Amino acid sequence: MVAQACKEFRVSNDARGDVPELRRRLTEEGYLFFRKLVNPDKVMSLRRDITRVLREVGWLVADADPMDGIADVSAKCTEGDLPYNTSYHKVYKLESFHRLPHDPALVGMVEKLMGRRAIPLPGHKARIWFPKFTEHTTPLHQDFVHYQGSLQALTCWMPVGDCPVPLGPLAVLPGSHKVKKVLSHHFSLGAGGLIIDLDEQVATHPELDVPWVTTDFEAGDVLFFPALTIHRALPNVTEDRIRISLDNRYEGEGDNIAAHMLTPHMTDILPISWEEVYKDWKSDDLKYYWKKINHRAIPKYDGYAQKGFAEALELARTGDKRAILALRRTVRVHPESDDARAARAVLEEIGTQA
Ligand SMILES: O=C(O)CCC(=O)C(=O)O
Ligand SMILES: [Fe+2]
Repeated sequence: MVAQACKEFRVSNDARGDVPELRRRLTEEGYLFFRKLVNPDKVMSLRRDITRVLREVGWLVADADPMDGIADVSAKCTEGDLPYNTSYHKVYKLESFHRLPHDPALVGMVEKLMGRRAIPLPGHKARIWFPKFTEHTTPLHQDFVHYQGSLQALTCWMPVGDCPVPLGPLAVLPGSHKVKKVLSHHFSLGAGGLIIDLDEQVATHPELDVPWVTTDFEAGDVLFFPALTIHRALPNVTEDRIRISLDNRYEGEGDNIAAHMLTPHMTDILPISWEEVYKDWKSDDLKYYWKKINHRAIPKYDGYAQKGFAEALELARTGDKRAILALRRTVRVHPESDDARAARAVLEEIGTQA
């Protein structure tokens, strides 16, 4: 899908105070988009903190204002690469990064939509995407395969700064949540590593054959959608700009939360504890806040990821370059694991270096 083929989001600022109408739109269209729901100054203040870290770790050029987000492409890396995680942890330790999802404008909106108290999940994410690294663009997926827990959960996506279409904001397939089930996901590169084959789905769900929607996001703009809405990122096709965004997730009080959403993001690749995250924080109010709110922690289901990995093994055997890249990553990141052993065996079989 090319960006030009996208239509514009419906903007729901007109209905901000009309809860039945907001719920109607969410039920009908599978997303809600608001301009400047969060005070842009707060978003830009977080951008200042994050870009300062990104410059320190060498992801931004040294001779420009970090706020411009001009990438040093020689440092190019992505999720799944060890150097990505080392730097990402420095972002992850920022108190301001963990504070924004608690902003009353966000929590207030989620609670209106859910009609009950909401818990921001502590394991929220920043996505930091280098320019022209487009094979690693987040592929189309439903969030349930990654975040699990409850189907009542809401995702909230927002850029940390302006994010016009060429910088690669999120796009949504409107109405796609009405499939009412988790669709089959396949191996892919990009965040989450799993993709829905839309052609395969359209054969049985012709209602999915609709134009994607997106917009030129500005700081403070916010997109909400439920766990079954199909979405993807657009590629960052800018010359030199880094794309920074947040994925915040909210569950209703008392609902299931998958255990991995209660730990810092991507600890499976490089462990980091909450104590390490909290080390330099100035205040205590957000430390372990979810423990005081009623919820049910349930184990993570690995079946979706395992299916994707099994497909990667098969694809690598046919010489698929993306699959080979994914297998090499597995070998590098978890060399002692069963997956790495299986990956090494396939790479040897096809005569390729691990
Ligand atoms: O920001 C992105 O590229 C990915 C966001 C997303 O869809 C997710 O985290 O589930
Ligand atoms: Fe997602």
